Amino acid sequence: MDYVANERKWQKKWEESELYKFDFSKADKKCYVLEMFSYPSAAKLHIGHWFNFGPSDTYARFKRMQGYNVFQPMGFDAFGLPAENYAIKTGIHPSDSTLKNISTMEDQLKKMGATFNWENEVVTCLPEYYQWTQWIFLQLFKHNLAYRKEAPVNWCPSCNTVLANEQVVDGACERCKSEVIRKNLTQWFFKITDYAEELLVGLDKLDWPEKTKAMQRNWIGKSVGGEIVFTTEGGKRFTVYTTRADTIFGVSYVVLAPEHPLVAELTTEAQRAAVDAYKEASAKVNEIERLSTAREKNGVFTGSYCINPINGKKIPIWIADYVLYSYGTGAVMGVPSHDERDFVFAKKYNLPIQRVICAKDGNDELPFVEYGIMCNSGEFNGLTTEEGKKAVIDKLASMGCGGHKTNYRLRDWLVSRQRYWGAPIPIIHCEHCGCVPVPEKDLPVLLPYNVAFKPDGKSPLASCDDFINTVCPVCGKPAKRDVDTLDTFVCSSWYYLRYPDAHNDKAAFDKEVIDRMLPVDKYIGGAEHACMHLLYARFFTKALRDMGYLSFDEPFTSLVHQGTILGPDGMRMSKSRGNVVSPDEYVSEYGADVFRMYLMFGFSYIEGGPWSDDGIKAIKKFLERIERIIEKYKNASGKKGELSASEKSLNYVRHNTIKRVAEDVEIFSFNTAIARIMEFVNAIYKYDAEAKVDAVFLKEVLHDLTLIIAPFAPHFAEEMNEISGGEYSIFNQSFPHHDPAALVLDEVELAVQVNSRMKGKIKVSSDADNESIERIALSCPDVISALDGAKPKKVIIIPKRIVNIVI
Ligand code: ANZ
Ligand code: ZN
Repeated sequence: MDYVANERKWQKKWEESELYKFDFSKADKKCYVLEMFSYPSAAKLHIGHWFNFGPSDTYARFKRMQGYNVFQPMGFDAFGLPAENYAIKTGIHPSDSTLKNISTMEDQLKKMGATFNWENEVVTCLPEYYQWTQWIFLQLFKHNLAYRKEAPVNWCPSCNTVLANEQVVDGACERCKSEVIRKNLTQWFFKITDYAEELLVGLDKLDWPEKTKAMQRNWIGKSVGGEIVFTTEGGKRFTVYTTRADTIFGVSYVVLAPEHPLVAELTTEAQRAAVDAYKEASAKVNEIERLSTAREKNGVFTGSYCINPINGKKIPIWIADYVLYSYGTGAVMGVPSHDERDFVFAKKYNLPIQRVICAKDGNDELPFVEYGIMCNSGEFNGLTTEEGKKAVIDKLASMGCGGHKTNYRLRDWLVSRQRYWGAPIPIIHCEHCGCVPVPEKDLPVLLPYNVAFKPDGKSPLASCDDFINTVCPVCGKPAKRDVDTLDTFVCSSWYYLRYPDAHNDKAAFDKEVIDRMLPVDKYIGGAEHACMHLLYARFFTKALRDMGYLSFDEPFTSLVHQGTILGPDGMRMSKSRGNVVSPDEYVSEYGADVFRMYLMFGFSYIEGGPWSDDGIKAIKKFLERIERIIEKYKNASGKKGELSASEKSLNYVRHNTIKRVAEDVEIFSFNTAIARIMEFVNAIYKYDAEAKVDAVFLKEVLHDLTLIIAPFAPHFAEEMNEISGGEYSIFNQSFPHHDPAALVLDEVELAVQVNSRMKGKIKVSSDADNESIERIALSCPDVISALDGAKPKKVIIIPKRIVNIVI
């Protein structure tokens, strides 16, 4: 068979017959299979796309053959930095390069033969999509889930631009290598923190990889503790956040973050120079570094003291940048006897280490040993850690200086970018009326085409007068548009909601339609999205639910991460390493079916692995082997006879294969599924070699084989189905159901001898292998007593008759 020609033939026929058109009237048995959409950065599909989309299409086809009405849309995450950087380098407009890449990728994806619902395609950089991204922004704004505040950004003074965290390498700009500084800019945020608790508990009921759920839990970072108010000698109150209130008797200093507003006031004249220098130095360090355990802890004394509310002790106030201003209250109590970080800090600066007597055994404890109970105050003696935490906070609360408090590490999501290639933020700034939302009827706020996108310190849109100058929708006076664009993660946080209603020009989506179509039943994509994309999408779903636009709680019921195909050298494929393997030559030589099947057979879908093409020829031969045997029996007709023993045994393999392949595909274990199909084909050939073959029976078996192979090699199977006179399309036929009766094998009785003397009888299934026969024989009670503890030297098995154990 000419695989490539065959693929074109069936792709054309599928398209003409609208085989994959989703039938919205049959949404009751819907199965929404979604692969994370592509970033159109390269003009061509790479192995990663094939590895993601080929096998997941096999899953989609399998579900379709199981009778599901499968919806498998595809689209492009088309805004973003790479296209803009490419434009800065080459002068080619991001819109031009992106749309060109998309059209090439569409062609290639079609040649892959995946069952994508192209009529529902979405492209995030087109106004018909981003109009609704802007609409969602406005809904969030209306519901107080979008707001503006000052926030530090990474700033490269020589490129004059904001840098994303990943563009900062060792504190320097990735492009020009100059030192990156932190600069405060007014930025837009989405209030994802309002949903922290729900985002956390919602994870429990999701069928997602445990590791991904753990990463999200960690990212949300729930922390249950208490707030404690300390008062300075000058009478100023400030609050610390602690998860170990029970250690309050061990506090020997407190630390404020350098940015804490009280620092200036508390700093004494003698300490001012040192404090100011420290503040300036730590402003350059980003939070990730500040928290790093590897970084040496240092700080400066402010010169002031405060009072420990529990015992009235006088305590020095320090500043140190291991305390983040953005977490908790931006202030902590230092307990060197309990906390390793505090211990190191206290040693370094000669601060007292106040040993807390453990009431349990009255001994001095070593630092950082978790005490069951702490304290040298009669009142709290004899408490466990948990009881101690509660009792201390309750007591402080009754004194008006503390309370229980839960914190989350999750921060609000910074969504504004000082970049060109993104959706404009639909806000107008008016001198008189402040931040005014663009009226919904005026959406989309179009991204202008003619913009100087070279960075010059401001958002590119700021230099586009036609764009920024407008009138205030409230007072009608001249006003200016917001010049920032939205983070591309905003675009990708709701595309799965748009797909089922992709051409709706009255709304982002129709509630009734998406309530029927969502949640996504199987979401497939890279594990690198564990925190950001997947968390943002969950947040959007919950926020839109609370506004009444949809009625489900979670967007993705079940999630699978595909592994990564590495270069042949075991390293991530990259142009600079020169280890990129292109799928193109393989596809033109072997065809899409063979290539897809090889990817599924040669690599574990979940794990991936280093590229090697060993075995791609074997897959081709395997399909040819199937083709030969189908050709041989395609015209068999008549009535099949009673099943003989060897037919029963083939029937066993057939039904076992049906059962196991269905189980394997369900868990994306494609390599094991294909291995089972190979065993099935071997069994078919073995039967074919027998003296008496029931051709009609074999044709029936081969039809099942064609159905089983169809999701894996779709064009091939369609052709095999056609040459054997099957009905078009094979994908309208059902994946076979296994017959449980065929899986019950005939049993045979074997005599068991010990040293050639008959000792007992066992029953085994007729196809049991020698290993299991031996195991069964040796566990037979009569044999055990005959052996009387002796070790068998040898076990001889005469098939279907005798087992002889030699001792
Ligand atoms: C005293 C103490 C004693 C603490 C002890 C821990 C152990 P999680 O679980 O991550 O919430 N902390 C509080 N705010 C901080 C900030 N803004 N920057 C850096 N560290 C901060 O951790 C809470 C603990 O981290 C708090 O409990 C506080 O130190 C510190 F034996 O208070 B602890
Ligand atoms: Zn106004």
